[in-house]
Amino acid sequence: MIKKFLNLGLHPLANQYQKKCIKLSVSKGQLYKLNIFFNTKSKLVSISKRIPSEKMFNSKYPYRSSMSHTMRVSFKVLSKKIKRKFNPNLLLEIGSNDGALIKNFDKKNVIGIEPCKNLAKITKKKGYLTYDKYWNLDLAKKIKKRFNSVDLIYSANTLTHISDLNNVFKSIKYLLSENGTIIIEDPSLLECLKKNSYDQFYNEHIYLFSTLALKNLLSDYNFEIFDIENLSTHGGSLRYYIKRKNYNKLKISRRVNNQIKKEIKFGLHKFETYKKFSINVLKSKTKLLQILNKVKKEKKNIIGYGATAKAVTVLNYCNIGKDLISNFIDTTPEKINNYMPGKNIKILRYNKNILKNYDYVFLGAWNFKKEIFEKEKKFIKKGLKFITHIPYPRFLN
Ligand code: JHZ
Repeated sequence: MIKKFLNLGLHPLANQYQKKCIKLSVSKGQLYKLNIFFNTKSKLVSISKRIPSEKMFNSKYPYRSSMSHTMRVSFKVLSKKIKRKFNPNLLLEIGSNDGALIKNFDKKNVIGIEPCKNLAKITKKKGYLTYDKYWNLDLAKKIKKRFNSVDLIYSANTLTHISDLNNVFKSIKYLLSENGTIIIEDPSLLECLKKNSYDQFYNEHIYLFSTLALKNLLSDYNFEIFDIENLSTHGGSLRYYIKRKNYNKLKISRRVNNQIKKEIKFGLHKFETYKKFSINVLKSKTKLLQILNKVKKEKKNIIGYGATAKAVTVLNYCNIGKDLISNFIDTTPEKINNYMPGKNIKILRYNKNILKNYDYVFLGAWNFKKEIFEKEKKFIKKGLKFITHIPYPRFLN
């Protein structure tokens, strides 16, 4: 049975930064209901409204994985590990974005799949074989004809964005070699609930995986998880190492069961846990508005740091506009000089001195807190204050 536990209200598409400050409407198909559901049988958490992929992931997609130092390092470290542990002849990445991972490999050993043509162009230009297509069985068949099989399939922050998971795993099963490995990396549902990071929910995140749910799903395709890594990226992610069930040379690590135990202890298998989460989300909204209003009453200036998809959820759920946060800053060229979707807040180009004009910073990119604090330490010394809503709204310094 599928049960609703959270209603976040009306939302625009998270990554469609607006050129002009216009009021979006439901009737024009610019705002969508964001309701979150729990499947009591499969344990899968998903949003209700499915937006066609072409509307979200097209030639104007603005998110670039390489924009943060933290992510560049994370992909570099992983690529070294992949070479050492698996040494694949051919690695295929589903959702290769701007090449943050594949650029660490020899061109002859990697294939990128990236349907956002503006991003695929970046890796193609550098000489990496990139299919600017959606991952599906047709594409898997095309690649099989050319390469026969692939021995490692990697995907970070992508599978949760694809509605038809059956097609995803059928296609992986079709192309992966018999002793091949799948590595999937996505924000962890457990961390999301623990940190009360409801902003992990937006139209692109059709699913947020728990190990419990992913294990059930994989079983239908005769795959199983043989190892798990907890990562600090994106506010707490899990990296799953997966193999075919009948390939017995790889041992199943204790970490897999430990993670499942942790999830059960927290109650990820029970609907009541999600209901409790929804109460905390409402409390978080009230408290954040209190803090922002208090600061504004003191006639202080607040800027948002990192025009993230997550911040779009916070602004639209809490109804935060320009009166509370005057601007956002970001380094992504595609976001600069646009407005935060659904809100009249302009995104300014980041420069080293911009923060001197502000008293408070709302951390839109709270997942990069460490990197940002290090970068802005001179302003923090001079008294610049940071506000976050994770795990609960408060001043950070
Ligand atoms: P970041 C995106 O979510 C969308 P977002 C997507 N759907 C997904 O799943 C996750 O990523 C993985 C900027 N920034 O990574 C860069 C600075 O300006 O938290 C980015 O615009 N200066 C694919 O958008 C944003 O912040 C900095 O110093 O929630 C970070 O976005 C740093 C560190 C970042 O993902």
